[in-house]
Amino acid sequence: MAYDVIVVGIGGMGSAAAWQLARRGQRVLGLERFDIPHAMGSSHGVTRIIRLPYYEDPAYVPLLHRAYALWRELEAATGERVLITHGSLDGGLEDGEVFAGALASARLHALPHEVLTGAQVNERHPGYSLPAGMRTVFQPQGGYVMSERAIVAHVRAAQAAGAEIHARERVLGCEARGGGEGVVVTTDRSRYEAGRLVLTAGAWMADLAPLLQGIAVPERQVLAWLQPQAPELFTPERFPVFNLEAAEGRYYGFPVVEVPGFKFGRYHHRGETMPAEAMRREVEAEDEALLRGFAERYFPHGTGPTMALRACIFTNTPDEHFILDHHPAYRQVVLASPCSGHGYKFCSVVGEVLADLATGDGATRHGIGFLRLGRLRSAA
Ligand code: PYC
Repeated sequence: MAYDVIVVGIGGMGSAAAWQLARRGQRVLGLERFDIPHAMGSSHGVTRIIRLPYYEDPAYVPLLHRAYALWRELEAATGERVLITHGSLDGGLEDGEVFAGALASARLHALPHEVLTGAQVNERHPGYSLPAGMRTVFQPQGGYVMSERAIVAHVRAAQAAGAEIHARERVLGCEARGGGEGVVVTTDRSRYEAGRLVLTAGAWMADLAPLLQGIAVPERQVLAWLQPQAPELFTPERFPVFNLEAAEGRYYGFPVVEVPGFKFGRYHHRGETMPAEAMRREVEAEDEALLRGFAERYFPHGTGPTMALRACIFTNTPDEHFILDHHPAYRQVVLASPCSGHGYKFCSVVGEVLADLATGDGATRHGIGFLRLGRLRSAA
């Protein structure tokens, strides 16, 4: 066999897996159906939030610590700056689950943090205009990862370690042999054999692994960048990233980075689920109006002319936790990446986990028990 491992989908997670596998001496083939990087999936738009006091579940925090270390390792290996940390704010409604969950995670894992009211946030970071009674957790290690830049860095590092990466090559089918005996991947250009297969195809996961139908569900998401009227309030040094639970829904946002606008979005934007192939990529007046309404209320100095609007895709699981596991019928196939919109920050460590699952006996030292597929299949 020419390859030890084929990785299908060279976005955030696949590129990281390709590097981690190649640096272990595995013969790696990476296949991406679009460009590298591209704007068709879940990893474009310049930046992705990274935050430690994980309100979703404190079990993510040890993974996050390792993710930070591996982002720094990638920077050292490639000379690219991919991780920028000026702090994060998690919270919003005083009795909301984001504030309570973030505080519980910060306390449980002894993370440096401060609890700030909305009024205190506004005083320290005047780009914000939160209701005075809101509650937030400020965490100084929060920030953002440069998403497309990190994919390119991972691919360059993987290539330097010997991986072969093909873009613009579409996978038509994957076949796993019985008894854990290897895989055959057929594309629109060729046919490849390998010992193991890692599927990191984001919104296309259920097309390649039908057992994920109804479990990995693509959802349309829209991001806005608005020119701030007071740009000095929206610099990375003065404007921490946020994960804010407001009466209108849960929103997230960033300082001005590369695109000349304050970037933000709403989780589960308009609740539109659709197959990846049918994803609507054009942005409508209704999308913009929804986002602008939020900015006008909570970030009034950041509501100048629209600089950019972009659609992207979340791929949600029913409980909104990730799937990182072997295929239940074919242990040589590893499934990853329906990350419900909050996975990018973990790409560096997910690459390491996937390399563990796809080599040797497939064991990992990382605590991923809560991310195994079995929890969803037994509940179905
Ligand atoms: O993890 O904060 C986050 C996030 C925001 C948008 C997507 N993920």
